[in-house]
Amino acid sequence: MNPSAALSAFQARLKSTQILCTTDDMAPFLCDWRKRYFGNALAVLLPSNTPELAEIVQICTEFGIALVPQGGNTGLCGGATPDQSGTQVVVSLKRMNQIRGLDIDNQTITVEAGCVLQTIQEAAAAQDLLFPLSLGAEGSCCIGGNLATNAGGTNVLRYGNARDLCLGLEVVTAQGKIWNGLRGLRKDNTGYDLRDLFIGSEGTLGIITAAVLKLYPMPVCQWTSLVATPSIPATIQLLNLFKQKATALLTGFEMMTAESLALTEKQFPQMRNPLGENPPFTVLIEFSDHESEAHARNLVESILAEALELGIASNAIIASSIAQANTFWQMREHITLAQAQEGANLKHDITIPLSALDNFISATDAVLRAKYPQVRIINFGHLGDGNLHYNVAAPVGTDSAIFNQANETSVHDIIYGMVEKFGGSISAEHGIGQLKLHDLRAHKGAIAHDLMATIKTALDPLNILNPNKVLPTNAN
Ligand code: FAD
Ligand code: 2HG
Ligand code: ZN
Repeated sequence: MNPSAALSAFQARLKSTQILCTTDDMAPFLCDWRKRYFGNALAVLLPSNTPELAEIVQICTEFGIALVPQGGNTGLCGGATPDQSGTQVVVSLKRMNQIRGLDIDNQTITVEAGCVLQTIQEAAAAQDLLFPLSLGAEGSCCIGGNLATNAGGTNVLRYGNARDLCLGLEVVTAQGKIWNGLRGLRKDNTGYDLRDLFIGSEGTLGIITAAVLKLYPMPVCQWTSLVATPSIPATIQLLNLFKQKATALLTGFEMMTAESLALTEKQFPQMRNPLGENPPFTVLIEFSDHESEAHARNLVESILAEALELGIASNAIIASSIAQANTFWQMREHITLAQAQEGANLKHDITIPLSALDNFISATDAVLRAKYPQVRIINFGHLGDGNLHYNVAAPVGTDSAIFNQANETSVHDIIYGMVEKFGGSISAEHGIGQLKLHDLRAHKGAIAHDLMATIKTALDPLNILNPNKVLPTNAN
């Protein structure tokens, strides 16, 4: 490894404005959104096109420098934060943010990795088309990061996750070569699927520089409602009622417990649950219709009436305007911000089969509450996908940093043990990064973990792409 020779080579290749080296300039790139991980770096590099990025990787290969790709830096597993050695470079894709083209007939858009997700949604909407990936960080996360983490969000139920929305990729390999796989094909059975290998690999196998994404017809209207439910089994019955009666018109089904919404209201008093006193479970349901407002409204009303009659819902409000629908969504999206303001908690982004969800929650709540009296369980998420954000916060009045440090391992072990028992996954949509690095082998099993390490070694034999993320360095 020769950091100073590498720095000189970067300086010879890039403009000075593309290399950040001072502590102040680099600071925003060196810690994660939750301020949980802090790293150092030799430099932060800001390439403006794919050939430039390929040359950066070639320099890194020549001088043995590891690089950490970064998009919007909103990831929740520390994957975009360099280690503390000060010898790695952060490569920010933010300046590679062109929309290369929108194909109306093919219903695809080709974008560079540094495009902010919301910009892509807006470009599609300008042509009356929908790019359905949607998440709370959409104003700052970048599509390269979304694909690298296979992000989920609030529309997965109908449109799938980032992987399902991507048809083609352009990638810079660990050798600094450019693989152009930017095909907009919905069928392509030509051997191993390289695109799917890079999606979800969190910058450890290649750097995504551009993508071809699927677009969909824009619905003519959306109806958003908040529904109070008494229990998890009732909530699942409600989901299945909507699936049966509304089929593909059901586009969002988000669950929030009373404790999650109480925390949100504590931090943001304007975010009051319009259903009144928080019911045990509040469900945000989004319904997208391609026929007419009247068709949608009648259908939503009749399904909700049936749910109330069956006793699987105890109260419901349908937003009467786009502004009111936005306030429902803001209440949902502010749970993450409320947690951050309250003090760091222990995050668990998990999926459980819907048939096991109720037993998982009761068993896990009981074990945690017995071991940590007064602990706060901030449980909410994309219930339509079986995806819970089952987060654990220190009891009120306890220092969260001290609580987390003392109990993190044991809380994780309890929750991940239950996830295994109920046939779930320890990462539904946020990825592995460094947060779950040491939990992955036990979860995937030795064979799958070893196969992953074999792929990593084959594609990145020098281990320069985001080392010690997803797979520990010594697994190679
Ligand atoms: P970064 O944080 O910059 O990077 C994430 C990982 O991808 C790192 O490992 C990085 O090295 C790698 N990477 C980044 N760009 C590239 C590239 N071009 N090529 C290769 N590797 C790359 N996530 C969800 O799935 N669903 C949600 O609902 C959701 N809601 C969120 C709400 C809030 C308020 C916040 C703060 C985060 C939320 N997230 C959610 C997590 C996060 O927004 C997503 O993981 C997002 O996809 C990360 O994109 P990014 O551009 O910020 O990536
Ligand atoms: C969400 O769904 C995000 O809001 C963040 O995935 C979840 O705060 C969390 O744990
Ligand atoms: Zn989520």
